[in-house]
Amino acid sequence: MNASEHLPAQFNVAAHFVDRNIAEGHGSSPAFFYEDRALTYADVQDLANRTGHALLELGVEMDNRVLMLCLDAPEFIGTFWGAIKIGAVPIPVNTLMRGADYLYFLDDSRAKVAVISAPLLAEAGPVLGQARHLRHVLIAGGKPGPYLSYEDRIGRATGRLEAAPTGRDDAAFWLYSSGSTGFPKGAVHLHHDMWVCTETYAKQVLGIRPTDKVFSAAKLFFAYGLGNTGYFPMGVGAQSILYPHRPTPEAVFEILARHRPTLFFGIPTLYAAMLAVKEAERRFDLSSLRLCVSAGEALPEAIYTRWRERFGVEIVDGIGTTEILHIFLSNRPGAVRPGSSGLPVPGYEAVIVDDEGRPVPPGEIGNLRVRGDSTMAYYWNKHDKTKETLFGAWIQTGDKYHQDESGYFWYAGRADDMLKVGGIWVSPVEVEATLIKHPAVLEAAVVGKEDSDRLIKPQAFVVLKEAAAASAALGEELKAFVKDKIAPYKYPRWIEFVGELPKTATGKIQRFKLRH
Ligand code: 3UK
Repeated sequence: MNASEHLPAQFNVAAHFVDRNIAEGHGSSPAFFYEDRALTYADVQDLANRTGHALLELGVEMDNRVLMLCLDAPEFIGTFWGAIKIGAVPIPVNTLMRGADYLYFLDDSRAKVAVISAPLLAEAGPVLGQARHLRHVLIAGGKPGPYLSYEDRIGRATGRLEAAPTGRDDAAFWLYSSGSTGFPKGAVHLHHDMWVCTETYAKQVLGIRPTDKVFSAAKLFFAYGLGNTGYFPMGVGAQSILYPHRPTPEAVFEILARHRPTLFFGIPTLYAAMLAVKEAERRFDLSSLRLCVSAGEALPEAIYTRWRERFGVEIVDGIGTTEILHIFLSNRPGAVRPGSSGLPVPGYEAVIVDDEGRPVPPGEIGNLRVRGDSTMAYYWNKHDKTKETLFGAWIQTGDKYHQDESGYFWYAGRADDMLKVGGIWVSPVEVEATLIKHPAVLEAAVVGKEDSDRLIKPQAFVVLKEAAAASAALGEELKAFVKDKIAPYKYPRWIEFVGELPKTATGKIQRFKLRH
């Protein structure tokens, strides 16, 4: 699927996903369900247009970035499409992070305006005054404090707005992606990218259609959730559910039973936790589901099998990345090979290469490289990282894979030390650096360890300073210490006290020796 062959040179993706639905007569059909009310496609257009005007009035120009620290709520939908419609560049960021992370995103992106959901102000508020380029902050869904009220500003704006004459290859939005060392990288996505993912994966693998209703436990700020909830349904005039709270297993079961979606998107950790809910198949009616999807980390075969046995519906595992925007290797409904990542999605090619970039024979493990037209243009201001990642039209994902005789792709771990925990990146280096800040800790090494569901969680090996004594209580104290200092989902689930850490001659920690 090559954008330049299908899309006009002048193309604004907000007009495509928002305005087209109204032009085609779907204005009065529901697009989103949020806290017991429905937003029709006409409501979404009105919200986006008003937000676009509100941003223009605050001085946002074409190509300017707008940072979004938003829950899955109407302000996310309005700001994302409104900013794109005026030719600006929204940057949704992870709402589970810390003030220091937000300051980095603001300074790195040089966003002039930030839109923040009120409940997230407690974490972000203290750093906003330090952001070097930030001029205005809009607070949505609660008290604005010293900032501007999103609802006030859009209430005063008009609901009519022409889409800015952007090109199909202009920057449309960024998504930050974490690396094992250094700061997160802003992956710059273009106006045609969401269109490509919709025409390929959403239509040709999921077969998404206007009668579908979607629920994604993965939030809109993830590339995965952005497609699932945000633009796939809008691509075909379907419906989706906006859920701003934590997707606990019980809450998700209740949503599935009450809203009766046809498509459910989860991650392996959530499927495992839902399978641990006793009697769930009797308590909750999941008969509306025609398909479940898993991504973010590999889905163990046992979870696939148990889920199908208990709920009578398949989980289709596929791999996506922030850089490629959505899923590019996937199983096919009705033809799942459990434990594998499936086959290339139509429109994508995948090869497995050695460290010199030469294809490896079938069965041999190598580096995954992918070609497809939804891949980011580059990493913002990360010239060297861009060159390490992009190879012409190809992108190296950092994953090790092998392909079997029938062409199926099998995940074989990461090429770096990064961990996927509950579908979210955790850098061992960041957790180690945090542990070392504790007065009792001399050194630390963090690796991934499989839990009882065969899903990876962080484990820390800790060398204590001479004066400190190892104890279970100190282990618990270190876990709490990490949870308090950095995003809580990164804390080590196990702590093992050791006398020394394996190191290279030059003193680098050999994490691979600690994995088991
Ligand atoms: C890993 C998987 C095995 C893999 C994502 C769906 O996860 C997404 O994007 P991220 O940038 O992470 C990408 C990395 O996560 N991974 C994801 N899915 C699988 N490994 N099997 C899988 N099914 O290491 C990959 O490089 O957070 C998922 C859609 C869009 C996405 N961005």
